[in-house]
Amino acid sequence: MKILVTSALPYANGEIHLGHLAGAYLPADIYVRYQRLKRRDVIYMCGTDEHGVPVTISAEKKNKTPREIVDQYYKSIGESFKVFGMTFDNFSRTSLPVHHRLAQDFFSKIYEKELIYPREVEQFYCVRCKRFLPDRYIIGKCPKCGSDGARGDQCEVCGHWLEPFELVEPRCLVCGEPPKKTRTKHWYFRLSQFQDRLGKWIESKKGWKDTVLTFVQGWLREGLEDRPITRDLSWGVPVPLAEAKGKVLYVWFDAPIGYISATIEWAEKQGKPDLWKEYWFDKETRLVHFIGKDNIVFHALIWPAMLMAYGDYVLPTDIPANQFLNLEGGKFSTSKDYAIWLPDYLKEFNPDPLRYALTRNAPEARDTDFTWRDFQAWHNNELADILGNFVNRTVAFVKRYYDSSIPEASSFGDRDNQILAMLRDAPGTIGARIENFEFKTALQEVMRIAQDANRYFDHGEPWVTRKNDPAACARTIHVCMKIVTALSVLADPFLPFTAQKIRDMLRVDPGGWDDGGQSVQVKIVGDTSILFEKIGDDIIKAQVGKLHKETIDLDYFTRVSLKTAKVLSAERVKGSKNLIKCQVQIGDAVKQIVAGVGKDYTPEQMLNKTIVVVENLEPAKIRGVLSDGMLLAAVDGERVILVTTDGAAASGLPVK
Ligand code: B3M
Ligand code: ZN
Repeated sequence: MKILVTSALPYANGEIHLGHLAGAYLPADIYVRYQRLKRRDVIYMCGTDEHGVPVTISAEKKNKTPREIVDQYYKSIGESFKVFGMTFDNFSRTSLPVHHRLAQDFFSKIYEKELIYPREVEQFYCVRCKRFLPDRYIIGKCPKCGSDGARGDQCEVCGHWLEPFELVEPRCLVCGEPPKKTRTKHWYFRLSQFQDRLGKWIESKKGWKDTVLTFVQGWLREGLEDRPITRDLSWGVPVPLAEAKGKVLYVWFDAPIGYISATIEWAEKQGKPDLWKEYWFDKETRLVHFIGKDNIVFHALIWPAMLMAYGDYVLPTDIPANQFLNLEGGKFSTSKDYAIWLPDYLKEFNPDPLRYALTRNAPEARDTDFTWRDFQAWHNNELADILGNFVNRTVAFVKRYYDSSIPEASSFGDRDNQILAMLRDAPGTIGARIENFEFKTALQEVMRIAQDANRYFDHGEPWVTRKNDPAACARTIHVCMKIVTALSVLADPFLPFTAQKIRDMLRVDPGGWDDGGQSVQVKIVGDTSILFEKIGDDIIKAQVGKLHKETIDLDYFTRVSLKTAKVLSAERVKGSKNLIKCQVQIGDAVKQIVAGVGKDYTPEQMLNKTIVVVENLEPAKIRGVLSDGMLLAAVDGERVILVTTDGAAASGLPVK
C-alpha cells in the first residue's frame, strides 16, 4: 500500500505561526513519521503556494514584487519548518515551471471536456486605483454573519465562501473607495455537474471526522454552483487560451495541483521521473490531505471534482481537517501581528516542547487555546518531571551502579510482566490512535507509559535493593531500560529530537514501530544529557509581553475624545443591579452616561468625582436608557475601579 500525505501549501507571503502548525503541519508530520517507522511506503509532499491575491497584496504592502516576496518566504518558511523537524519528502513551490505546465494541463483537459466554459460577468473595478478587484482586493460585510472586514472570497469569521457581489457595503481594500461594476469575461468550472458524484463519494466516507462531514454535507445540501476559476491579475499561472490574455488561474484552482507537481519534482530529484505516477495513478494509494478547517471546501469538494473531471488520478482517501488554535484567548491574526511566529519561537526554544504542547492541546474536534502558561506547565510538569525524569534517573542509575552496561535479568514477577506486556501492546494501541488521527490521545498514551514507568521505578526502589537484593535491582533496571528503549520509538513521531537524544544515549537503532524497541539488545549507555531543562517564569513572562495586541497610530488614538468630567448626579437604573445612570458635567455641557459600575459603587460614592469619559462615542440605549458617552474604569476581574484624576481638576479638560 502506498501512502501519499500532504499538508496545505502555505502562502508564501509571511512566516508560519503556531496556528498553522497545529492545523495542517504537525499532525501530518507525526502521521508520516509513524508510517515510516511502520516501514510503509509513504511520501510527504508540501511546498509554498506562491500565487493569488494574498501574495500580490503582501507585495504591494511591502513595496516589493510578488517574485521577491515568494522567494523570500519560500526560503524562510522552508528553513523554519526544517528546524522544527518537519520531514517533507519534498518542499516545492507553485511558481516552478513544472507546476505551471501541470496546472495549465489541468485547465486544458477539463476545458476540452467542456467542463470549463466562459461567461460574461460583471466585476468590481476601482476607479481610483484603475484596476479590477478580485477576491481579497475587495472587502465588506459578510452576507451570512454580518461581520465587517469579510473578504471577496471568504469570510474569516464564519468561514462562508462567497462571491464579491454578495458582500454588503463593498469597498476597495487599497483605497477604501466603493467599487464600480464593469463587464469582463471569466471561465467557470462546472462544479454543479459533480453534485451527485460528490454526494455519493462523500457517502462512502463514513469514517471521516464529523466536523468535516458536517461541513461538506451542508454545502451539498445548499447545492453546488459553477465557480469562476480565472482572475484578472498579472501574477499567477496564465490561462492557456488565446482569448484569455492577461488572465491567470484562480489560486485555488492551481494550488492543490501543487500536491501533484511537488511529487513530480520529487521524482525528478530522485532520478526516477516516472515514480510520481505510481502514487497518483494508483487507485489504491491512500491520499491524505492535512488542512485547517478554513480549507475544507476546497479539498473535500472542489479539488475532488477537479480530479474527477480530469480522470486518471486517485481521489483523496481522507481529509483530517483540524479546527483552529487560538492564542491567549484571541484569534491569530497576521494583519494585526497577533501571533507567535515559528522562527521567533525557534530562536528561544527547542522544537519538541512546542510539538508537545500543540499535540497535547490539538484542535482536533474543537478550537483550542494556546497559552504560554500551559506551555510552561506542560513542559516542566510533564516533559521534564515525567518523561525526562524517568529516562534520566534510569540511565543515571545504569551509569553509576552498573558501569554503564545494562544488567541482565531473569525470573520476572507479576509487576514486571505487567509492564512488559503493556510495552508489547503499546505500538498497536498507540498506532491505532495515530491511524485514526487521534494524535492527542496517542500522545497521552505515550506519556502514560512514562508515568507508569516512574511508579514502577519507585516501587522497585532500586536504590534500596541495590544493597540488599541485587537480583531484584537488576530486574528493575533491566525492565526500566526496556521502557526507555520503547519510549525512544513510541515518542519519536511526537518528540523526534528527544527520541533521538535517547537513542544516542542507548547507542542503538531500535528498529521499527511494531517491535517498539523490544528486540534490540541495549548494552551500553552512552553520554547522557538532561532531556528537558525547566523553563522559568521570567522567560514565560517575557514571551507573554511580546505578544502584540493590535497597534494603532497616534492619529487613530486622537480620534477618541477623552475628557475630564464631574459627576453631578447618579442613580441606579431601575431593574438593574449593575447599571448606574449619571449626569456629568463636561466643560459647559451636561451629558447622561450609563455605566456598569453598580456592583462596586453606590450612586452616592460617585457623586462629585472627577472621572474620565469618552466624549464622542456614538450614543446608545442601554436597557432603554440613553447613554451619551462612556466612562473609563479599570477592570480587575469582576471588580471595576473608576479612573479619576490625581487631585482636583476642572471638567472638560482633554485627556491625552
Ligand atoms: N494557501 C490557504 C492557506 O494557507 C492555501 C492552502 C492551499 S492548499 C492547496 O490557508
Ligand atoms: Zn481602490
